[in-house]
Amino acid sequence: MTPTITAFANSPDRGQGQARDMRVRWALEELGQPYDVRLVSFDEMKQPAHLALHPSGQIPTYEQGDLALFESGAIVLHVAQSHPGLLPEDATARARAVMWIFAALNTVEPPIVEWEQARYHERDRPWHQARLPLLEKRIRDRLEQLSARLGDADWLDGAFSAGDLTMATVLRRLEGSGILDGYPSLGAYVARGEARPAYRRAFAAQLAVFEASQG
Ligand code: GTB
Repeated sequence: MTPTITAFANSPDRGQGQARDMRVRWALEELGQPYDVRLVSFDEMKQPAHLALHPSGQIPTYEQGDLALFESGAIVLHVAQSHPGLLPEDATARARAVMWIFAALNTVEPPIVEWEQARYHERDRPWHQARLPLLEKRIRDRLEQLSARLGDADWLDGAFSAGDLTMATVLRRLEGSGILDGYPSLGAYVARGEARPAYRRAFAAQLAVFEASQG
């Protein structure tokens, strides 16, 4: 049965693939799994029908048969466990790939989200300019550690995995900020992810939503 995911009807990023449906789309494309997309407005996300799927009234969600999931990481993990291609067969290598999904979402993404929130919602606060460098430093610390671990490898642990897919979507959030420039190996890592045909298909699909909304 073809799963249905939800995505923004009007993404604030104007089709740049920064919303979290992008990692789900990318994972499904990597696995060669067709999917349907239900576009939801900000208003619809807060209505009972969507809140029954996602308690925080957000995207993405994932429905397939009687299974309904929210949280992009849980969805990526579920689809990666359901089809071959994004997790190693070997149990210990698979555990490490899952570890990288958690590292991306629990360790690298939080300081990036905190910094984004500060830039979007705290600009008018008197302490904003003083706080920003502290938030950037927290990101740079994580990037330093990640870059040291990646070394000159293409991917974090052997072959491209759901861990790399998740990490690349997290690091993409820094594109255009200049912060990634200090870590050329991470910039190249993201570029390798973005060059994958499955990424390109996923990006094009979400960009088409924005373009259609422009008439
Ligand atoms: N932890 C959840 C997950 O990983 O699935 C977080 C889900 C989440 O934050 N969803 C956001 C949402 O639905 C969209 S992705 N927001 C609407 C709301 O809360 O009312 C976050 C996002 C939004 C916009 C941009 N952008 O414009 O660049 C980037 C990321």
